Amino acid sequence: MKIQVGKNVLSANDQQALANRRRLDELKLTGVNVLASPGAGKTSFISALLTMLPTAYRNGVIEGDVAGRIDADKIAALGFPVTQINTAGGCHLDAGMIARAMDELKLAGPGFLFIENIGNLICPAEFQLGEALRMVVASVPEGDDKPIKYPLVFATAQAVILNKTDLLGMVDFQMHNFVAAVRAVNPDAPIFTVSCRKQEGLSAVVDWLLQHAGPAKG
Ligand SMILES: Nc1nc2c(ncn2[C@@H]2O[C@H](COP(=O)(O)OP(=O)(O)OP(=O)(O)O)[C@@H](O)[C@H]2O)c(=O)[nH]1
Ligand SMILES: [Mg+2]
Ligand SMILES: [Zn+2]
Repeated sequence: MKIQVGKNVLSANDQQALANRRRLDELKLTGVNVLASPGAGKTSFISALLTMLPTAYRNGVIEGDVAGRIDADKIAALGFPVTQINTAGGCHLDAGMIARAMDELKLAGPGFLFIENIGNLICPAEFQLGEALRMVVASVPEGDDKPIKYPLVFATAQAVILNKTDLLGMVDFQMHNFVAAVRAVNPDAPIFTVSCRKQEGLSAVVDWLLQHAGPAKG
């Protein structure tokens, strides 16, 4: 019986995610769901992309956090439209939260809608939000074994970002181990190595995003 309830909850989320996706397509917005553990660099990464994408794009951000609006304030300070979702303890975003946040944000494209998910490598991967693209941000100090321990988030991402490469050599992180661990669960997704701190490696991500802009192109 419990399994049945869980199944229904997930399918309701998937239905809402499909409605979100249609709405994003109509608005010529490409939804990008950014997943990572706490502190991996989601906000730094999204901030860097916003400042590097062509100015013709009308981009916005939905910030997910358990509490506070620190990240939303950082995005707003850059001059981009942003809405903060506080989950009050909830450990992932769901499609209903995104629908409500889109009502508030009133964003219209063409452009990208970046969604910073809750810092958590586990259940956010199970919830479609209506995104066209899913990116996972790993970071050097977390260690090279995260794709082995949290396979679903790496398996379901269209792009894998390794952030904080400025810290390579300072912690026990072997690049070949990380790449092998990603490839074991995701043979195809590009792996971008970046340092948001040093602003390195990010133009390749921007190029990839522009190639995959989908409705934002129209
Ligand atoms: N050394 C280094 N530090 C970085 C880099 N990118 C981000 N940081 C730092 O890492 C910390 C966390 O960065 P955030 O961008 O806030 O990470 P987040 O994933 O959004 O964090 P939460 O929203 O709290 O889960 C901050 O102190 C950043 O300055 C990087 O490339 N190198
Ligand atoms: Mg953040
Ligand atoms: Zn959760």
